[in-house]
Amino acid sequence: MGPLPGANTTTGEHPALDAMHSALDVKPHCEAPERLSAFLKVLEEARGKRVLIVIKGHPDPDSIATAMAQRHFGYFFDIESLIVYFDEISHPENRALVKTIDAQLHQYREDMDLSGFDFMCFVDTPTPTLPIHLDNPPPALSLVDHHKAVGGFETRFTDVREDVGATASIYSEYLEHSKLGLRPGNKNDAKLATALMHGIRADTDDFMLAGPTDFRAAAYLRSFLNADLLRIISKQSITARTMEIIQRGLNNKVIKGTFLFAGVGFVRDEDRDGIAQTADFLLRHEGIETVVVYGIVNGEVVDGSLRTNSPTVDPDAWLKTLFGANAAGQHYGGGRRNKGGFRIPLGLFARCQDRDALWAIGKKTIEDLFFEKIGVEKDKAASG
Ligand SMILES: [Mn+2]
Repeated sequence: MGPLPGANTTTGEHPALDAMHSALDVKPHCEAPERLSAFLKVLEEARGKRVLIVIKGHPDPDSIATAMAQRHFGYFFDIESLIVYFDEISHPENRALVKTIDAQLHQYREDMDLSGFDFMCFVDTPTPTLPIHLDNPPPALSLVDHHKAVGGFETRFTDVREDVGATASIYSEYLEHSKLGLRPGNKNDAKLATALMHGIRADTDDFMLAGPTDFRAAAYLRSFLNADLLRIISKQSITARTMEIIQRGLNNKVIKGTFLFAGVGFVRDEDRDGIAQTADFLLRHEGIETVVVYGIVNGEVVDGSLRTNSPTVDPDAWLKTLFGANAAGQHYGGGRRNKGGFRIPLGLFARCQDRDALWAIGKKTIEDLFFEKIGVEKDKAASG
């Protein structure tokens, strides 16, 4: 196919100039050409700088892959990138991913000097703020995400698309339509392609929830990825302790209509992902459209996961109205199209030595809120 009228073409007469221009070129047929060229432009502005790529929350396949993709783009602009994360990589599958794919992520430590960076790039998160306090945080260069847009912040470049299943799909689109895309036969690019494909699969429930952008991204990634590597990293392993949490979820489930609620009691910090895995599992229960699983993690917070197939439940709005916000205006919960989560600090109550009493209070409070929300009283709810 020849170049479209108006498409950028290089003449070859000025190789240096051509090389410079081509880094900023956007290929024809791009879904969002103005966004891609704005993205490349801010990278050009950050040429030669030090950039901190920030993963917020527990690193998952989508955030890991997109942090790597952001770093990939940085290479072409001589940007020195460091990927940092703050919360443990709790899911065994994600630990395998990081190792197999050689993601080179750095867990935040207090002796790290983050103020030495010129910019920050945020991936797969709706707000460009660090989870730690810095007196003078570096300015946010970019934020690329697919969660519910919250706005009210400043970045040089923002691309938030709520209708896309994974942030990895957006970065794949950048790769496909820029001149800085994946190179056939390049081993690092194969790892990146594999990580991105895994990210899309993970966030779209293996394409069950994928949209056009996700499918186009997968079609692009297909020829670059390493199929053996993909097989290794997507092999699901469920730890014995997660099995135990799933079992508690099954024992304690309460079903009302198409809703299923399950409190799983106390969960260790390193097992917190078991709550989400339990929610995923229980959503397969016949006749159930929405699942909420919660537990007390690390004795400090009530942590919960929502999963839904319901066309009428919007996880983000549902959890935000249910739990509201703290004094600083931060919501206790939120989500995207088919899933959400919440985290409510127990504060002073965490000091309670009587764990049974603490669990009883937590469970009662949360259940009452849920049942009120779905319009039933707790005592009328059938126990499953
Ligand atoms: Mn994501």
